[in-house]
Amino acid sequence: MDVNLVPQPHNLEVRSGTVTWRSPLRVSVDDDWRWVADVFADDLARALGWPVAFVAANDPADLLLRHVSNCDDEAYRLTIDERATIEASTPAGLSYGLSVLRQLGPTSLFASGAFSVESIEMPRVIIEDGPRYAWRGVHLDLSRHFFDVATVCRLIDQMAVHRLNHLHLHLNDDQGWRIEIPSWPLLTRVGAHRGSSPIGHEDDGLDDNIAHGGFFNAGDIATIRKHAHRRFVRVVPEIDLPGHAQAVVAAYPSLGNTSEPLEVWTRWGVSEHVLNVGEEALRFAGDVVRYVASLFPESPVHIGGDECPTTEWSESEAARAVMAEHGFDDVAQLQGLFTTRLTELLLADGHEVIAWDEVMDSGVADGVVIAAWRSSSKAVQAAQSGLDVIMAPMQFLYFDWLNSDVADEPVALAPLPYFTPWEKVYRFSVIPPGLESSLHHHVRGAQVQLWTEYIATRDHLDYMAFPRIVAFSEVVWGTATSAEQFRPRLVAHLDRLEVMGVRYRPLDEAL
Ligand code: TNX
Repeated sequence: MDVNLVPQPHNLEVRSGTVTWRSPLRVSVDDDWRWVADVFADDLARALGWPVAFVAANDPADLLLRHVSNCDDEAYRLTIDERATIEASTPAGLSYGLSVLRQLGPTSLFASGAFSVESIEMPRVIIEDGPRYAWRGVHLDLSRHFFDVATVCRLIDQMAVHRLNHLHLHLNDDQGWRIEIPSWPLLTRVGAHRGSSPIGHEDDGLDDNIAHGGFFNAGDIATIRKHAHRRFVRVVPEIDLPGHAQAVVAAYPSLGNTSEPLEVWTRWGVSEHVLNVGEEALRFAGDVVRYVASLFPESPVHIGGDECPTTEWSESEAARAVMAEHGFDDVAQLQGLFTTRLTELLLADGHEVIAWDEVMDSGVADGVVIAAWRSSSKAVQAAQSGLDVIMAPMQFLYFDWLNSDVADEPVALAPLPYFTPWEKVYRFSVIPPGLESSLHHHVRGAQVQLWTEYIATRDHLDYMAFPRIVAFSEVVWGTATSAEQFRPRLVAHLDRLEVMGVRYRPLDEAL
C-alpha cells in the first residue's frame, strides 16, 4: 500500500499487508491523555461520521495510546500491526503520532462528511520520529488585512496537519491596530479602521476608498488560544513598536513626534510616523505589551522592532534632549530604549522575548531571541553574539513574494526578479550558511511569514501559503531531501489539501 507522509518521518518502515478498521474505532488511552485522543476522535467523527469507543486497557482495541518515559519532547513511536500503537512521553508527541496516523489512512480522513465510508485500510508500518527543530512557525500579519477568528483557527488546523507548532500573530502596524486594550480604548476605536487601501501594487498609487477594519478582544484571543492548545500550537503575539506605529499616533497624537493630525495609514510601506521617545510613550509601550502578554500567559512575546525610521527623531528637540541625557551620539540608539524597557518588563513577568533582527543595531539585552528576516547572515551575527535565533529570511520564507515568474501570477509584494517557488523553500537550510557547528544550538528553528499587504481574502491566503508551507514543514521537521524526491509525496498530499478545502496554488509541470 502507498504511504505518502508529509513531513516525512525520520524513520519509516513500511511492511507488507494492511489492517482493516471499521466503526466504531476502539481506542484505549490513559485518562490523563484522553483529551488528546478526543481531538483525534473529533476529526474522525467529522470525516467519516465514525464514533470512537474508548475501551479499558485490557479490552480488545484497534488503537492503543501509551504514555512512556523514553521519548523526546514531541517525539513518538507508531506501529501498525494487528492493532496500532502510539507511544509518546508528551501529549504533543502523542498528537503528532495521531496526526501521522491520519495521513496513513485514506484521504477521506481529511474530509468533512465522507459518511458512506464503511471501512478503511491502514498500512502496516513502524515509525520512530520527532522534530529536528523546536520552533516550527507560521507568522500572520493581521494589520494590513484583518482575518477573523474562524480563519485563524482554520490556519491552526492546517498547521497541525503539517506538525507546525508556533503561530506568530502580527497585531499592529501603520495600517491598523488589531487587539483591544481596555486602558487605551482609542487604539481600536480609532486605530483599528482605515478609510482606504491601495488597489493593485502600492507603486501604482491607486486607492480603493473602501473602509477596512477589525480587531480581536480578549474573548477572541481566548477562543484562538483554546483552539490552538488542542492542536499543539503555541500562539505568539507581536506588538511592533516604536516603528510601524502610525495607527497608534492616529489614535493618540501625543505619543507621536509632531502635532500634525494623522490618519491610520492607507498606503503600504514604512511610515515615517513613529512613537516619540519620551517617558509617556515608553510607559504606553510597556503598559500595552504587558497587557497583551497577560492574555498569552505561557507564550513568548514578540516586541517587533523592525524598520524604525529616525527622521522624526532627528528633527525633534525632545528626542535630541533624550539623546543627550543618555549620552547617545547616534539617533538610532534611541530605539534601544524601547527594546530595553520592554525586555525588562516581559522577562520580569516570566515571558521570553523575541524581536526582529534590527534590534541588534541599537543594543539588545541577553536572552532576547532574534527573528532573522533581512538575511541568514543576521542569524549568524545573532548566534555569534550568544543569542538564540528563529530563521525567517525573506529570500526563502516570505510567502508574500511571488510563487513563480509567470506573467499571470497575482500581484505580490516583491516584484520580479524575486520569486519563491516551493522548490526554493524546500532547499532552504535552517542552519544559516557559515554558522560554525559549535553555535548551531542557538538556532531554534524557522518560520514562514504571511505579510498581508497583497493578501486580502482567505482563498488568497491559501494560495500564498500552500503548497509552500508543505515544503517548509518538511524542512523544519528536519527530513528534507531533494525536491525531485519530495514531489510525488507533495502531489499525493495535494489530494488531502483538496478535501480540506485548501485553495492551494497548483503545481507547475515538473522540469
Ligand atoms: C518588511 S519583515 C516588514 C513588513 C512588511 C514586509 C513585506 C519586517 C519585520 N517588516 O512590515 O510587511 O517587509 O514583505
